[in-house]
Amino acid sequence: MQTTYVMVKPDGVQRGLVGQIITRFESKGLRLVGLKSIIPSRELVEAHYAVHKERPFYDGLVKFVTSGPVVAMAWTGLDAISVSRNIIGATNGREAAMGTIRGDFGMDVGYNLIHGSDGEETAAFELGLWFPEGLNNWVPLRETWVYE
Ligand code: IDP
Ligand code: MG
Repeated sequence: MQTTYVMVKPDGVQRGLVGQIITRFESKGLRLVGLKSIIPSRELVEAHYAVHKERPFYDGLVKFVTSGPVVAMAWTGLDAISVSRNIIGATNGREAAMGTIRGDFGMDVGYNLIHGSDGEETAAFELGLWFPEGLNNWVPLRETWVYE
């Protein structure tokens, strides 16, 4: 089992897509182990996107993600990291496959609605950053019917 960090960015919150986005992870069979709505500090978002510090879009990205509430989530499941990246879709919504969140709802590489960890190390780092209080340890009864 893996746990991944997923975040609805301010454009997804402002556009009222939080419910539809959560539904995709929930109905896929992933287990929700953390959820909160926060307006993140500049320090938090800078740390989160530190790998992109030298990129030309970094300052705009930090400004965008700190501009309003985000919905921070942690989802657990078998291969949860790659499964979530597949639910999310390619970075640019215009190129992302239909059926993915970005493919269905997004038109831009900057305003691309949602973040998902890209590997096990990144997931551990991001979960510690956004959920220092820890996550909920539980197993939904329905998981009996999610995995054979
Ligand atoms: P990912 O979110 O699909 O993993 P990354 O390449 O890791 O994409 O980039 C992180 C985030 O930085 C993207 O989700 C997007 O919000 C932003 N970003 C990436 N490339 C660009 C760009 O060319 N212009 C503006 N924003 C970008
Ligand atoms: Mg990335």
